Amino acid sequence: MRIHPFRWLAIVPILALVLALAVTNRSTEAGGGIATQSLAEGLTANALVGSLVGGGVTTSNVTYTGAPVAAGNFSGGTGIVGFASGVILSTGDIGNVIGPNEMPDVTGDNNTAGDTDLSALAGFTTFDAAVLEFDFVPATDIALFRFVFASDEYNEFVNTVFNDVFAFYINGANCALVPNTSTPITINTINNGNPFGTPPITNPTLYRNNDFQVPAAVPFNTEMDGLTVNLTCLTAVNQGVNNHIKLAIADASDDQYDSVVFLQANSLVGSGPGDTDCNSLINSIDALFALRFAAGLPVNGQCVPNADVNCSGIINSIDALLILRFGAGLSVNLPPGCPPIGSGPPSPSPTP
Ligand SMILES: [Ca+2]
Ligand SMILES: [Ca+2]
Ligand SMILES: [Ca+2]
Ligand SMILES: [Ca+2]
Repeated sequence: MRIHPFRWLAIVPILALVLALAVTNRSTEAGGGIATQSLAEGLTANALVGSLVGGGVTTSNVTYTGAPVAAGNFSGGTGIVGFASGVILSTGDIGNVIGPNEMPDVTGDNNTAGDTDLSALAGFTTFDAAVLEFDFVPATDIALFRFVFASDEYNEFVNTVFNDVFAFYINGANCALVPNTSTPITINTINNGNPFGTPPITNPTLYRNNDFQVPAAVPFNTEMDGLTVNLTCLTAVNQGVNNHIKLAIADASDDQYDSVVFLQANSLVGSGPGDTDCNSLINSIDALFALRFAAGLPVNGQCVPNADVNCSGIINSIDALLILRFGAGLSVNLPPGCPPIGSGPPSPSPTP
């Protein structure tokens, strides 16, 4: 256990609160929420990687560095993290994400090392790093996957030295960034202030509050006190050859208060043959599908594209621009009678 001296200023009143809750209101069962299985429970690092990548992507040289309890799979995430299942990496014990939210300070104390890359990103020394690395061969020149960052450092340690951090390095470049910036994702770069609503506030539209309260009134069935919205890593990769990926998360300044990252199952695409619409070509329609995925829109299966978003009868770069605008939260003007992006029926499928 390594507790930073600053921590005690906040911990003493929290301990009193938790003690009161333990007497009056403690529940003990998860009740239909997230379930986890860690590397300490029979799962292998190879199996983790297998559940992260889509079909057709070849992987090799899988390594995991960290405590076995800090990495594994999860299920039951729909309505909580925003996708059903996938891989979870933690700075403590992945089982600590299971709801309900019963404390402000859930902690897995792993006594493992930090990570020098993450310490540089966070600006503070890191501890309890969980690092999953592997090589993969994509069939296309683009890779993307979806994730959510969550933590019990929220909200009481926002804008402090306890700046837990994670990163996804693909060929050395971190693509886990605040959208449209080069800013890494940490407690201090996505939040709604400390206390909640109190400036400085950073990227609050990317933050979902789940702060511990007595009596409990949190919106999400997880122990985590705050979560990001669904975020996407979208990056160029080298087609047909080995690319290296490093997924890493760590505590900052001490090893207390868990942070986690949820990675959507099968979301590392550039997968299958890359021909997502099954028209025997890798072309702009596949790129549109990738954009739709990145914007959180339905892709409508493998062979039924819904990419003609402006109802022009052809699928082209204007559709791509509209999807990009939609993904960026900008206004999208469509002709009268044309269904809104994301809600319309599938447009005609190209001939397979
Ligand atoms: Ca909590
Ligand atoms: Ca907290
Ligand atoms: Ca820890
Ligand atoms: Ca922490």
